Formats: sequence, structure tokens, C-alpha cells
Amino acid sequence: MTLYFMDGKFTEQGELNISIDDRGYYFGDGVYEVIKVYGGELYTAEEHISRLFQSAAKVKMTIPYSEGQMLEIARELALCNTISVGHVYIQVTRGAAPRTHQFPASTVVPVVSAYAIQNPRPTSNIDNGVPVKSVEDIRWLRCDIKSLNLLGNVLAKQEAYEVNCAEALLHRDGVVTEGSSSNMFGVKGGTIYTHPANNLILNGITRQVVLGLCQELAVPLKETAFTIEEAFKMDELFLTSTTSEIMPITSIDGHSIGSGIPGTLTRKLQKAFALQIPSIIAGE
Ligand code: PSZ
Repeated sequence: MTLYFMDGKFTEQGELNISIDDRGYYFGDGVYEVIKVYGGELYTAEEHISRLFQSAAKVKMTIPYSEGQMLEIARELALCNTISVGHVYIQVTRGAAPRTHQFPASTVVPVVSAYAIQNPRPTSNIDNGVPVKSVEDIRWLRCDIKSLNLLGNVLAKQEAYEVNCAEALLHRDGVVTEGSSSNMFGVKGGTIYTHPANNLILNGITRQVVLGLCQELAVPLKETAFTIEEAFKMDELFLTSTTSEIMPITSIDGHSIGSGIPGTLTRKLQKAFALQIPSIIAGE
């Protein structure tokens, strides 16, 4: 039996009470998070919950729970559904009310829903790397908000998938921003480059973990954007996300990056990442 969280309680799927008037359906008017579970334990959960509250604040939404309560809900879902490796999905919408663009009355309470799912690590792609396709970044100018409005991301990912690429490498005015659901990193002459955390990208939690690992390992890293032309000439490229972890990129639009195999700095970061997580080291 799978347990879900909705309307303030843990419930089974058949008992979920979802309204057609939920503003998530009408407008994508909500925010969300995905938290990874390793060995039954949530990874960087505080950081994800904190970003959920930041996203909500940026769209003037008040989550009807504390950060501690949200953490507890996420932990409970992972535990009750006996997730070993997988993730917890949490979304908060501005609530259910007859369709008008402006916010509903303040008596309308945001709807919090969440579930946990078993999902293996994408080990083959992490080990071998993936091809990406360059796609123009046509999204809005508040990509720092983890919003449910994901049409720009969905269209970009689909464009990549149609040519057998695992991810879209997004570029705006010739500058690489991020992936459709990941952050992008390039390595040139021993220095790692990534787009600064501003309104044009989501400041990924995995991105922040990588920045920390670079400091620990004394690997030079610059939060300086690179162009799409520079991306083709990088020694190494990799992407990061909660589920993809640190994933090497082997080609863009069919052109090999470096020698076309995962690079040495990428491998070094992958090893350091795995060392923090006992269940990865144990090979579970
Ligand atoms: O399951 C999946 O495919 C996931 S779970 C999280 C993501 C994908 N992507 C998050 C994300 C994103 O959507 C965008 C536009 N940029 C960057 C990221 C990476 O953020 P973190 O590291 O916090 O997951």
C-alpha cells in the first residue's frame, strides 16, 4: 500500500481529494521540491525544504506548515513507504478556488501534497556519460523559483529526447544557463565554470554540494557563465541534479566533448560525492 500526503493527512491514492479548481491545474500556480532518499535516509533535506519556502515566498504564497513539519512529512513518507533508494516529491499550490488570475481570498489555504517513490540511481548514465542537445532557453526570467510552470523545460527536454539526447543544454543570448532539469558545468584548463546563481537558473542543491566539494578538494571553480561556443571546446562537461547526481556529458549535438569519455575532474567529483553517502559506497 502506497501512502500519500494531502489535505493534512496521510492517505491512499483512491482517497486523494484533488479539486479541478486547484490553481496548480489552471495556472501551474505552485512550487515543488524533489528530495533524494539514499539507504532510507533523506539527503540534504533541510536545504530542499528551505528552498521550497524560499520559492513560495518569492511567489507570495504562505505554506500552512513550518519547515520542521514539512521535513517530518517527507521523512514519514520515505519511512512508511519503505523507500531505500528513491525520492520524495512535494508540491504546494495556491489552493482551490474558482478560476481567476488574481490571487483567491486569503481564506483559501495552499494545498500541500507529497509522495515517496522507489527509484534506482541512474548508474549507467553516471558511469558512461550522456549526450545533450543545445536548445534555446525561452523560459521566463525567474528561473530561480522552483515553480510548477515547467512548459519551457518540458519542450526543451522533449526536443532533446527526440534526438536521443538525455538533456537539453539551454542557452540564452549565446550563454549557457542550465539544463531543462539540471545545472551545467564546464571544465577548461583545470578550472570548473558554471553559471552564477541569479534569476536565470535554479540554484541547484546538487550544484551547491559540488561547489562545496570543489572547495574541499581545492579544485578551482568560477561561478562565471560560458558561451555555447565555449561549451563545445570544454575539456569536460557535466550536469548535476538531485536524481542525476554528477553526470558526465560526452557530446553536444553529436560533437564529442574532450576525448568523448567522462573526464578526470568529473570522476574526482563523483568519487567525492559518493564518499558522503554510505549506501552509495556500499553499492546498495
Ligand atoms: O527526477 C528528476 O529528473 C529531477 S529531480 C530534480 C531535477 C530533476 N532537477 C532540478 C533542477 C531543475 O529543474 C532545473 C531547471 N535546474 C537545476 C536543477 C537541479 O537542482 P537540484 O540539484 O536541486 O535537483
